[in-house]
Amino acid sequence: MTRMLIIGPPGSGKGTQADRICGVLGIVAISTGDIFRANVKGETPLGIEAKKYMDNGDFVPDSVTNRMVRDRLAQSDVAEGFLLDGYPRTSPQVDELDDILGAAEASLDVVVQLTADDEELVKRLLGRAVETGRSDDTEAVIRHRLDLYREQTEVVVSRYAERGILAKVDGLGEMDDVTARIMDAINKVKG
Ligand code: B4P
Repeated sequence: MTRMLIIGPPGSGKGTQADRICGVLGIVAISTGDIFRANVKGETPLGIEAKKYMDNGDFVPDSVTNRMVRDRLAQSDVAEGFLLDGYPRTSPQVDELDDILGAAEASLDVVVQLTADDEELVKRLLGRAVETGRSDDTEAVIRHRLDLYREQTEVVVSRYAERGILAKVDGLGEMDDVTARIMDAINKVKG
């Protein structure tokens, strides 16, 4: 069983790689971004609330996000393991996840940090904008999301590094090569 996170700046390939890794490991992928987008599309109360923040590239408030993740992790399909994509993104979200999972040090097997330079990230996301028309993939909003990553999510990465479960992986290059690098990194950390 593997319980893991994938963290990285917008456009680093989190969603792309999460699906591939889950296919290999036979675990369920949980993307907070995907859950929010499904709710926005369905015009649910959660979606209406989340849209106010997502369109501007801001984080949805921790209280809303934490409740949603707590409910999702209470479902039975996570018993065989899971990969959280895009959560936690803030230090209070790390505390919440520790609380949900129990003993902090024992709760997660591995945290993968995907890296890429800003120029590549902006290029990928502008490319995605052409394909999907995602409302938060305009250049100004992308730059704001990159700033937020530095301000609020890099501390999340440091906290997992202190626990000795962080695997830093280069997200540049062919998708298959990135997947292979991630699998190597997972196997090294898990021993
Ligand atoms: P996310 O859905 O997590 O959006 P993202 O950061 O852009 O990552 P995504 O997974 O979609 O993109 P990827 O890098 O895979 O979050 C969206 C919004 O939801 C946030 O801004 C926030 O408002 C809200 N939210 C989500 N979680 C939250 C939380 N915990 N707390 C508060 N708010 C939260 O891929 C990007 C593009 O790159 C794709 O087009 C892909 O095809 C391409 N790509 C991937 N790998 C590539 C490679 N190796 N080479 C070339 N292109 C590649």
